[in-house]
Amino acid sequence: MPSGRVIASHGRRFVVQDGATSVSCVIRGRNADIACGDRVQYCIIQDGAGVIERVEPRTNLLYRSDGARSKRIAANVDLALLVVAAVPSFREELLIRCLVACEAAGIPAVIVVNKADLAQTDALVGHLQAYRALGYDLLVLSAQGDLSALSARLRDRTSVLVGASGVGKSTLLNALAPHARAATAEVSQALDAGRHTTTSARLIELPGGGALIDSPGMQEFGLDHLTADQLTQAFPEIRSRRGLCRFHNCRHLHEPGCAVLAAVQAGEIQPFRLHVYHRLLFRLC
Ligand SMILES: Nc1nc2c(ncn2[C@@H]2O[C@H](COP(=O)(O)OP(=O)(O)OP(=O)(O)O)[C@@H](O)[C@H]2O)c(=O)[nH]1
Ligand SMILES: [Mg+2]
Ligand SMILES: [Zn+2]
Repeated sequence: MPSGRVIASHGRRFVVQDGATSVSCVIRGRNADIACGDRVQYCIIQDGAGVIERVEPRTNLLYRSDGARSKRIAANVDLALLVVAAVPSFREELLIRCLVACEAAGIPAVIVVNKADLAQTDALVGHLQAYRALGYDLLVLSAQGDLSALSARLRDRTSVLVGASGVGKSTLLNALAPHARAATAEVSQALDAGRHTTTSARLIELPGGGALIDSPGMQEFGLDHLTADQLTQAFPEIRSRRGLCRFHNCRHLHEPGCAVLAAVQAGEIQPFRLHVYHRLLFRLC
């Protein structure tokens, strides 16, 4: 049976790249557990159209879940580019959630601060130094400027662009792979938000080797699929203090002898990150 890689997903329709040919495929059944980046086997039915018969085992899957709904972002990725910008306004909780999803899926993440040409970016970069201290890689750049540091990281791997609408994911894709010709749109100043220009995931081969997946901007990033243990593992500053609290089942709320709260007091843990950890733990959102 022929096989290939899913390079686009539109609901229940997929484009599968098989060598030099791309095949428009559908799936059998209602719920397709298929994402951009998946390796699949397919068969040709009529007029060159295909049906996906089997998804090959994945190395990983990046996805979000809001209650019963789950959204696959990309599969088999080597690197996630979590794109942020000062315009539209930076939303830290979304970044934290993206980082948590990557940690849980075992996908290395780089925080890409785009729009370095804007004056507001300096303050954001200053704020994000705390993430460097946590061990995350931070790249500051402009889609219109020098992208060599980013290109070097993308070579010969499959990476995915993730982030809020309007941060410049598709603009970065176009700068790195001009043949992508992805649609982009100006941020709405009135709404302080992007316009959700990209509506489905797409994988593009990079001229220097490797592939880049562009994904639709997200407003929310549900993590209902993660257990309490996975959440704890996904916060490096909480993970590293495991076993240091007086109570083994400490939830780091107001328990005496809590090593995490002591670290917050000492300025070693960002209170906002602990706040988001609790929101996730108690499913408050
Ligand atoms: N000043 C500045 N503007 C940028 C930069 N990168 C992108 N933009 C602008 O930001 C706006 C949004 O860019 P898009 O690439 O459409 O954003 P996106 O993240 O793909 O948005 P969605 O597809 O809606 O998720 C456009 O007007 C771009 O021209 C940059 O480095 N500097
Ligand atoms: Mg886009
Ligand atoms: Zn504790």
